[in-house]
Amino acid sequence: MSDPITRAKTVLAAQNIELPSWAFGNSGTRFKVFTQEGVPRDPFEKIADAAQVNAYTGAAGSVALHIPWDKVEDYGALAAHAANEGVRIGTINSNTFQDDDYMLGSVCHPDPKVRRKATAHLLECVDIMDATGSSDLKLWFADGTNYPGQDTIAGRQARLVEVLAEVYERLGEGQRLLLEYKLFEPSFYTTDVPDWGTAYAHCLKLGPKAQVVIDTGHHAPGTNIEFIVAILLREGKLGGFDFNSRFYADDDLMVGSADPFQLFRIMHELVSQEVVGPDSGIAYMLDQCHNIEAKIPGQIRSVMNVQEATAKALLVDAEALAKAQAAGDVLEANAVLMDAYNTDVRPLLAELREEQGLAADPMRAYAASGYAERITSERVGGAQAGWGA
Ligand code: LRH
Ligand code: MN
Repeated sequence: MSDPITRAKTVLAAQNIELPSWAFGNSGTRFKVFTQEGVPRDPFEKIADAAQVNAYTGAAGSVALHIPWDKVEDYGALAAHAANEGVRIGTINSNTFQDDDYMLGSVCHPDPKVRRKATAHLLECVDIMDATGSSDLKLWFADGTNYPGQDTIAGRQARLVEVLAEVYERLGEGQRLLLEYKLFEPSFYTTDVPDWGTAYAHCLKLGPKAQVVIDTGHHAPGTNIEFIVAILLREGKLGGFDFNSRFYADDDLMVGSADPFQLFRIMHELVSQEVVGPDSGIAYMLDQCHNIEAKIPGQIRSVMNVQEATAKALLVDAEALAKAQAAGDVLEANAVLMDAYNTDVRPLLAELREEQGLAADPMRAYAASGYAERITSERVGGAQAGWGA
């Protein structure tokens, strides 16, 4: 049995954190979307920036796309470009929340014509998966209502069941759909997929190719997310994560920046069930917006935060913990976990990076690369990418 440090390094070396293409474009809030120099103008430049994060962390080998924000003529060419940059195209995200027709919803809209339009978009996303070689379709619906009586809650669920069944039917070999829930926003009375239970119920009804995505910013304050992780894992319905962090609502801040202890507790649940690796069937993704900070360094820092939380979780003395838990030794059990959490794992990760032929400090190495200056001088003209909200 190898020592805990070696075991930790083996798991960390194989860890993959998928990056969101939209994190490299301009983003903001309803108050303001701030622009930044050097921001990509198209999905090719977004992928080039994502490849920088992988080049310095060695742990971000795939990029999630969002349609139509990443719409291109030739998705095969985009996939080839990604491969050329040393990364691959990962999850395909649908978008049925930015069209005027979707004011009262998309797949849950009272008008069957609007539901047809939304379904056609979801089916188009599966066509794109065929072209990019992606296995995951991620569905998040902004659908909901703002006032009691606006629409029938049961009726909207029935419409959702119908559309999800049609999309599920379309999935090809090795493909699956990941259903993402969110408590509120942009809807403020009901959200049609508001919590893990609703997402789980729909995925159960659909079948084995449907699983739940946990976006860490999509819960009521005080929600114990690692509990949801444990339950969905138990049921074989945990499909992935949209990692980010928040102080209040869906703030989409850098994962681990607002609540590093929560991230550690989540990773502890996953490590203790040995489902951190790329063959775990769990898609580990970031879903963030760098509204005021530099985007590529923001993504590098975020990947490092996940690596640090994972490394701490991998250093939990599982034997001592199990012994204390079995003995009902509450303080000892808590102390074992806190010892790991309070361990400075930065030297371990720096050592691992050097063993991987990477710089010990990815932030410093990227800053010294001149890439930021190069894209600022090169990317002049054209329309900067953004949410287009
Ligand atoms: C919704 C969400 C979803 C994405 C969007 C970018 O809040 O988390 O995952 O489609 O952000
Ligand atoms: Mn999300």
